[in-house]
Amino acid sequence: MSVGSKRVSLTQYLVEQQRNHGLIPSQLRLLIEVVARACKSIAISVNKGALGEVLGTAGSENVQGEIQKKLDIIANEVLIEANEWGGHLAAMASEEMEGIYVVPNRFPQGEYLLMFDPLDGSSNIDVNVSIGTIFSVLKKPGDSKGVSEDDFLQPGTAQAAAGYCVYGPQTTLVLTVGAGVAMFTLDREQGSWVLTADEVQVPADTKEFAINMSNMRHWAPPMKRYIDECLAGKTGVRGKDFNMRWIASMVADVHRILTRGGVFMYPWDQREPEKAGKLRLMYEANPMAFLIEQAGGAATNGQTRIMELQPTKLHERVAVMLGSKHEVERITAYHLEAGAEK
Ligand code: P6P
Repeated sequence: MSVGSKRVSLTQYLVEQQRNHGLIPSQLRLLIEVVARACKSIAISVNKGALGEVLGTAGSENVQGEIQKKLDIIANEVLIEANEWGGHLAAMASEEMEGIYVVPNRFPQGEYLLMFDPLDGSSNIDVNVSIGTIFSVLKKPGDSKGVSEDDFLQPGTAQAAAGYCVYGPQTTLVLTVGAGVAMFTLDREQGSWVLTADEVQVPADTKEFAINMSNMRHWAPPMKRYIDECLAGKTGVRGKDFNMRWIASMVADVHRILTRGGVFMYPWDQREPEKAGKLRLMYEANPMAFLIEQAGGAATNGQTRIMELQPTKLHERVAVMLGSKHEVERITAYHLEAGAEK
């Protein structure tokens, strides 16, 4: 929803959300503002490209066994250094780090846990295609003094906040604290985040799907059934033609879906049957599912609402179907039907 001509800053938005909904205690407001400031720093590095010695690989692998780009490491360090001193966090977890990062004793411990994929879609960095930072916020359970990896293993429904920053033609921060979805565009001249969309809604129907079609032969039958019906278009049971988009950057694909609708799928793949899917539950699927649901969409793993899954490992993976509600419901129904037939 457009917000008219009056400029509302991120800080003003957060203060008003606290006043109207009581959803943003001071530590959470500081956390969001610090993450937003870190995303500005990351955007500056991303936008330098070849001029900034930030392209190419870092010559190392992350815990996922993926080659790390220099910007993956830069973004990870920016988020850690920005957040560790503020007294709002007990610990952090990142796609780029095997274990959790406990806030050092020299800093005050806070009540929140922050998880992030510091630079999602980094295979697109060197070819100048949109990438992004994804983050998810939980409260540290109980009043135990210490903090452990187990404290992070909470379902997505427990998230206090979630969002992403997409580094594209515009730099846009997208955020929810559980009272709808707002978008803030970076005003580069003033270095400030300006509210540019509020109460974002995903249309329940769409003619646009996002999936990596090259994996089609490895999908389970219900996934093939759904995509075959989309490809059949007007001549098939759907009675309408579909369009396909695949940016290979979840942040960019999800941003398009939040902006104009669509359905994004990264399904189970028979090549790695023990892995539920490619994407990570804690810092990719859960935050995106929170945003999509808050915008009236749906997000499942083909059978279950993603945000109701109980995590067992920090870096566990999950199949993802998210976006326009009626499409996600259809995909999920096909998977449940197939499961019932077994
Ligand atoms: P593929 C990026 O590496 C990512 O984690 C998501 O951002 C993106 O949607 C997906 O993987 C792309 O995967 O197999 O198409 O390269």
